[in-house]
Amino acid sequence: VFSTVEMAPRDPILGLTEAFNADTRTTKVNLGVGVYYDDAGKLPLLRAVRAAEEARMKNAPPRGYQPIEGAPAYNKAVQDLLFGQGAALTADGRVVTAQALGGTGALKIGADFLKRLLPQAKVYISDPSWENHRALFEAAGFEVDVYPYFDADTRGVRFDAMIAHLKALPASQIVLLHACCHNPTGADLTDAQWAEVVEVCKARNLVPFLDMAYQGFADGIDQDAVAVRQFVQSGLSFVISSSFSKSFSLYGERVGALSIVTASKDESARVLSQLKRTIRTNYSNPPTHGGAVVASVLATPELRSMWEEELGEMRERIRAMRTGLVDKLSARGVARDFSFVVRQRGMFSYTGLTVAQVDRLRDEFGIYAVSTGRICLAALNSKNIDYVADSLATILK
Ligand code: PLP
Ligand code: TYF
Repeated sequence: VFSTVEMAPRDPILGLTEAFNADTRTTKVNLGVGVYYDDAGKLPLLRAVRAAEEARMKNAPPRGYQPIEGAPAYNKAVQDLLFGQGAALTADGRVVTAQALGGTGALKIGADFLKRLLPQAKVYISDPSWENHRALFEAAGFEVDVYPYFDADTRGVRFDAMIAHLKALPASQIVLLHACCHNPTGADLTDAQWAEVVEVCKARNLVPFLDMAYQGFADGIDQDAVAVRQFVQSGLSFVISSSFSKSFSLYGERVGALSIVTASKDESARVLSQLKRTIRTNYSNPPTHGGAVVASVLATPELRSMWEEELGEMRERIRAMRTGLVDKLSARGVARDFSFVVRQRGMFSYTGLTVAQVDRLRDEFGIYAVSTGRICLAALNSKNIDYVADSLATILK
C-alpha cells in the first residue's frame, strides 16, 4: 500500500535545524528556528518551572485522564493572562478556554471547530505569516488567502494596504492576526492601528482569530495583550490561540490553549460542547504535566513573580541582542541601515538578506538563517554576536 508514497517536503524551518545539527563547524550558529536560548546558548529551564515541577513530583500525583477541555485551574490562569486578572467577561462566563497541545494544537482545534461552523469561509493570513498557518488551515479544509502586511521598504507594516484589504472582505471571513511579536517579520501594529483593525472587523462582521505565541516577549505581559484587550472592549466575538512554549520555555511539553470569546454565558455553554466534540475526535484530552506546572507557577505568588522576572530577563536579553547587532554592524562600516532591527519586536527580524546571502552565510560561515531572510535574535549571545556581525559585514560589503 505504501509503495506509491512520495517524499514530502521538509518543514523549511525545522529542516534547517537538521542541517545545522549535521554541521561539524564549532563556530556554527542557528538563527533559523524560533527558540529562545540563554546567553550560554542553552535552552533554559526556568527556575519557576523547576520549583513547580519539584513540588509536583514530591506529591507524586496520579495521572488520570483530564477533562476534555483540560484542568479548570489552568484554563482560568490562561484567561487571567489574556484578559487581565478578574476581567468582567471572564466573570460573566463569556470566554470558553480549552487547554491545547501548544499553540499549534490550539490553532488546529480552533480551525476544526470553525470549519464546521463556517464551512464556506476563507481564512486570511498576513503576507507573510508563520509557515504552518496556511498548512494548518488548509488541512482543516479551508481555502487560505493573504492580506498585505510586510513592507519591504520600511521593514514595518503596510498598514494602509492591510486595512483596505480587510475593508473589502465579505462578511464572516476568518482573519488570522498575530497578537504581538509577528512571526516571521517582527513588525507589529501600534495600539492606534489595532483600534482601526478592530473597527474594520466589527464593521465588516469578520471573525478575528488572534494567535498569541509570544506574550511577554515584546513589552510585558499586559502590554503585549493590547490587541486582545481592544477586541474585548469592542464587544466582538473572537478566537485566540495562545502558547506557553516560549514564555515558559516548555516547548516539548506542548502547553497552549484555545480561548473563544462569545456573546453570552449561554452561547459559551453551546460553544464549549461543540469544541469538546472537536477535541475528542483529535486527541480526547490534553496531557497533564505541562499544564499543571504552568497553572501552579501562575497561581503561586512566589513562583509567579519569579517567572515574571525570568520572562523579563528573556525579553531584555533579546532587546540587548537587537541593539548590539545594529551597533556592531555599524561599527564594522556596514552602510545599510539596520536600525529597523531595534524597532521590530519579539524573537524575529526580517533582515532583507537575499537567498544568495543566506546561502553564503551558511556555506562560508556556518550561520543558519531562514531562506526568507528571517533571523531569530534570541539565538544570539555575548559569545557569538561578534562572529555573526563580522560574517554579516563580510557578505554585505
Ligand atoms: N503561532 C506562531 C505565530 C508561532 O510562531 C508558533 C511557534 O512555535 C506557534 C504558533 C506554535 O506554538 P507551539 O510551539 O506552542 O505549538
Ligand atoms: O517559527 C518558528 O521558528 C517557531 C518554531 O513547524 C516552529 O514557531 C517552526 C516550524 C514549525 C513548528 C515550530
